[in-house]
Amino acid sequence: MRTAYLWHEAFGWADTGTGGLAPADWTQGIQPLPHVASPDTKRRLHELLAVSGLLDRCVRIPARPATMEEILRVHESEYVNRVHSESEHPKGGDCGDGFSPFGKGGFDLALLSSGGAIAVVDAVLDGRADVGYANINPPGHHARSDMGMGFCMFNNVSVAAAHARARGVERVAIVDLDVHHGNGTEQIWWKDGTVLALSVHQDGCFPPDSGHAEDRGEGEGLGATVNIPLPPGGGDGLYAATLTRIVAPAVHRFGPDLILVASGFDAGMMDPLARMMVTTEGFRHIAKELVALANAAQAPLVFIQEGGYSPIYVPFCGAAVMEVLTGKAAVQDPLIRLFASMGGQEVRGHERDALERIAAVVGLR
Ligand code: 9RB
Ligand code: ZN
Repeated sequence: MRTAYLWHEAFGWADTGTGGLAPADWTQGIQPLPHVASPDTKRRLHELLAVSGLLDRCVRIPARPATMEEILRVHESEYVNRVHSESEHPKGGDCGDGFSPFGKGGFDLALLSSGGAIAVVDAVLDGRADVGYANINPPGHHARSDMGMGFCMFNNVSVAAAHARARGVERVAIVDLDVHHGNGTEQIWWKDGTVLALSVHQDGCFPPDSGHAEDRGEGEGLGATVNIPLPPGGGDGLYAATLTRIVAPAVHRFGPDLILVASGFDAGMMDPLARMMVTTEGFRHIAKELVALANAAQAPLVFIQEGGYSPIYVPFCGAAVMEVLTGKAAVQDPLIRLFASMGGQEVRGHERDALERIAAVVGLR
């Protein structure tokens, strides 16, 4: 298996400033701290891949900015113009919800991020690689056509899906494994039956009141939205069962010509923004299942980076996935024995019940 990989040093320079979800205010006792969506986490993932030698087994793909035409396939020009002009300000601006700051030139960095996703998709569609990983930043899956939010400016995975469609790929499956609901991706493809917007997420984590299993799309798109809201606390066992019971059959039923994974590591055991318990073993298993699913569908497979906020754990989770994609064991997770001693990784009764309820709602009896 030839593996394409993309990172650009400027992704590590995204200026998200301080504060994040709790803007500093000494009068309220809130101390300044780097934003939880600091780019360091993804830079550390890249550097672990380099230092471990995993990158030596990859075809390095250079990033290039997405064009306006490519962005406007999924975003409205009013929104794009607003973030473009804010990006010229010395202190930058915000994508839309007040929690998603960008620094000067943040617009061009977001273009490079979307373009990075496209470049890796092109690499697999051109046959230069069999699978790909776009380690891009800023992330994208919360960005709606008309508004950014949740640290996302442009919906990278949707820009990549629209690009593939424009290249003649008929059906694209987006499998969003970030722990938060891929609400922007859902909105963009809501009435479109050619792109499957499937999201596995912690029930009710973010955005509020979003990602219900009953939300299935509309018109031509009815049935091409699949939401899998999991109860908090689920670990490797729940994710493995979710892949077998719902994700694999839903993707198989859709019959994709390309599979894009919105790859977040915030379902990980150490993440500060969610309460799932996936370990490197869980991510390794998920990656193997996705490779098997792509092989069965005879569809190329591209991972596109989304969230993940544990600077210590995200690099190990990403390395576990890259070990599967490159076929080489190179990194030991120093925390796996601690996590194994904690237990709680087997599927529990209430988790099994939740899966069966969701399977019924999405028509997989
Ligand atoms: C809201 C707040 C959040 C919470 C979580 C994320 C995670 C994004 C991610 C983003 C913004 C606060 C709705 C604080 O990782 N996506 O993949 N904002 N949370 N206050 N309020 C009203
Ligand atoms: Zn997330």
